[in-house]
Amino acid sequence: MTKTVLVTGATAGFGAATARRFAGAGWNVIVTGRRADRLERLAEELGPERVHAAAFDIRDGAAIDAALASLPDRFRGIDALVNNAGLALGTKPAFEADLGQWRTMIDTNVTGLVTITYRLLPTLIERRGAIINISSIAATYPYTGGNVYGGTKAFVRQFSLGLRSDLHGKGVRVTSIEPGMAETEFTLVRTGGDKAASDTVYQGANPMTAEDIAETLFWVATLPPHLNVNTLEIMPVSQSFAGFQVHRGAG
Ligand code: NDP
Ligand code: 8X3
Repeated sequence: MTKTVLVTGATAGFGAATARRFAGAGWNVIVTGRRADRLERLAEELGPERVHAAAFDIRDGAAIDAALASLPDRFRGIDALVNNAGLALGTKPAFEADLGQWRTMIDTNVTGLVTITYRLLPTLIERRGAIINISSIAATYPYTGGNVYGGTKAFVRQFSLGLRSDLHGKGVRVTSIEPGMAETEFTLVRTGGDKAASDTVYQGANPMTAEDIAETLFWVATLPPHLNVNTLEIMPVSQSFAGFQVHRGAG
């Protein structure tokens, strides 16, 4: 039987690559995000019979409900939810950061993610499906300017583990994927469209690609049904850990 995956944030980066990976393997794919033109192009590319495009802002609970209510019949039985839509905004320390940006990250990465998860839980339980949440290494390793972004991703990780516990005995798999540096539009968004700054982050770093992450998500989703990857941290070889910072002197 053909399986169906819903991928949030499929207009770019990990989400678009994930939609391609699952569609290429014969899955039906529901692609979501705000940029309807990109979703339509993706559906055209992958085949409209296999891909349903649903444009909505994940921060808008009523829009999520409307999109789910208007799914065509053959896309209604969702076997996997990839909670990927998300963003970082800004790199400034807390005392210089923008409160509006903080709230946008929380509304998107936390409230949006839990809302769509809640709405899809009955279907996922009925179908013994899978929930794959995109967290980040920022959930575990703090860095200057990561403040609220890291906080949202720590929420995603802990929410995933909590879901695992709540879904005990239901046959639903839940995974927190925690990637490090991957070249997508992530830094372009974070810097407010600064292409040069984004290029500088990735230049010469041999970062992961969106396809690397898509392959990982596909692997997790297609493991034998008795296996659950709880958390999966993945980085490019070129990225590792730095030490603690020590301030000497007053303050
Ligand atoms: P991109 O910026 O390339 O893609 C982000 C996706 O999220 C887009 O499709 C965007 O769609 C969607 N999105 C953002 N805000 C909203 C919203 N309000 N409503 C609906 N969709 C939204 O970044 P990545 O592919 O890199 O990021 C995907 C996920 O991976 C994010 O959760 C990010 O935090 C996480 N991540 C990224 C890492 C990296 O290094 N790239 C590392 C670790 C985690 P649209 O703008 O059309 O709405
Ligand atoms: C994205 C990775 O290190 O920029 O989540 O926070 S990082």
